[in-house]
Amino acid sequence: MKTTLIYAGIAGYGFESLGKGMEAGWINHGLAQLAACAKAQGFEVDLIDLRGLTGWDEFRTELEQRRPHVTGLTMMSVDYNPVTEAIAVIKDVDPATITVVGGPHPTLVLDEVAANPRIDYIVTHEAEITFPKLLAAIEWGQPPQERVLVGERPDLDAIPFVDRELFLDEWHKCGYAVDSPEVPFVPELPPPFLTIIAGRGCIYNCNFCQPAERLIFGRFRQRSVPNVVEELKLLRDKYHFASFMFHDDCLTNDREWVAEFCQTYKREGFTQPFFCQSRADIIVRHEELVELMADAGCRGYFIGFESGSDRVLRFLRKGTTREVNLKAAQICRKHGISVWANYMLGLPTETQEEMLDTISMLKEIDPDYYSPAFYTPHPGSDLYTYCIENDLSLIASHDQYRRNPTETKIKGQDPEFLNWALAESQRRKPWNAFKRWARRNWKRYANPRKAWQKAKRVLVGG
Ligand code: B12
Ligand code: SF4
Repeated sequence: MKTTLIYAGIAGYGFESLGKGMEAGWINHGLAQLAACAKAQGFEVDLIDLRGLTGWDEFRTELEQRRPHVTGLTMMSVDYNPVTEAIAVIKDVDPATITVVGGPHPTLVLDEVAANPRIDYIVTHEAEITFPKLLAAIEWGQPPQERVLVGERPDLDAIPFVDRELFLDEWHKCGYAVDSPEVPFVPELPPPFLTIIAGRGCIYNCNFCQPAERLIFGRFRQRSVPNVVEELKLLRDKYHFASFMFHDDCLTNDREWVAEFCQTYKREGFTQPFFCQSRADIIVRHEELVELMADAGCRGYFIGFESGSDRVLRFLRKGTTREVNLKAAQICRKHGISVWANYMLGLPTETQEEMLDTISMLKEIDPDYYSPAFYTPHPGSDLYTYCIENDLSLIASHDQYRRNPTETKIKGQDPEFLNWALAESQRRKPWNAFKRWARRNWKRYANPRKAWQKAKRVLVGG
């Protein structure tokens, strides 16, 4: 029995987008994890990644050639339209092909997904145990009677490591020339670069995110440090990775875990730099942790600063303040950790003055990377419910469930002001821009080895 997993993450960059940045150059851990679990039980599993295809015609041809018995599709809210289209093509090619859907959207908005009669099974929550069980039942000719299966939560140390080759082999076939398993995105993280996940869930309660995360993953839990380091060792042997990043929602939730990880990482001889997500309040409360992480190789934090207004931060249940945000950025700078600043504009209840507060905060933070979003109400979060109850949402298609600051998502906002705020929030103060320019050039020309090499090139030619 053959199972084909399908990654339909084309809502952003479309077909033929492989390698174009993080959205189109990273593996999907959910599917790679399910493939590893199904293969461990002896099932044959392959992948079609729509990002590597030219269009729906090629998808149809692939299905006609592969003829899977079962297909498995993952779905964030933003993937709803391409997944629905993919399922229509699957059933058109062969109505007997079994379609299974899982991921955040089916878990959070089950009714909407269940309304599609072309979907044979929906697995909610986590599926490492339930998906292979479903495959086994289908193979034995005893498919479950119920259509919706609630996934059992796995012990994260007991499941196999993600099957990266599922994606990498398929990408090779699509002609993607890979000099790095996954696409690097910042100079601090050189290729070969890859992504890893150490745990699931989050202990915090931000209203634009929760309770969705808790619904999908339950309580926060992490793989043991030896388990993560064992995977890193295998990845070092196989891909000789030069850098990596943790996808975890907030890697620094558990300080003891982080301290143990940093010690073990160094002891095992790793020197590769990495990035992870953290929070401003954790950074400020535990500078010693930042120091420890920097010493182990952490070169960047993704930080959800979100807003420069204390009232908005309270409204978001963020658990931070403007002052804490500013202090966190200072601490990062002190320890040589780059700051990737996530923030939102155009939030419900937010005034233009409060957006100006966010702009002035960013000018003080002077982040290494700006990651602005126009607030987008995501199903499953309390702020989404607030937007629906107050008739604020402008989302007319699932394709708009992207936070990218391209269009206003909330009623009552002035798009012209939002676009101005977006541009202004990313404009550095002249003094900050000068300091950055000077640092860059110092690094480029003041290094004696580099200067000597450049001089040699000029003198000798070539
Ligand atoms: C890494 C990540 C990314 C990466 C990589 C995405 C990728 N290539 O997969 C990047 C940065 C590119 C990204 C982008 C976006 N992301 Co994102 N991302 C995550 C993050 C942090 C981890 C995802 C992950 O790997 N989890 C671990 C795996 C094991 O879990 P999983 O994928 O959910 O899979 C399990 C189950 O869901 C289930 N399952 C999943 N698929 C299937 C399929 C079948 C057949 C079955 C049976 C079961 C099943 O079984 C799996 C194993 O237990 C999650 C938050 C989180 N902690 O999960 C957000 C998250 C998934 N992202 C989210 C969002 C909103 C986005 C963006 C829309 C943001 C934006 N730019 O606007 C984009 C959309 C990208 C696109 N498709 O176009 C939301 C989704 C919310 C929703 N309602 O859909 C999440 C939940 C974050 C949040 N709390 O808001 N993201
Ligand atoms: S936004 Fe980040 S810190 Fe807040 S609850 Fe979600 S994952 Fe946790």
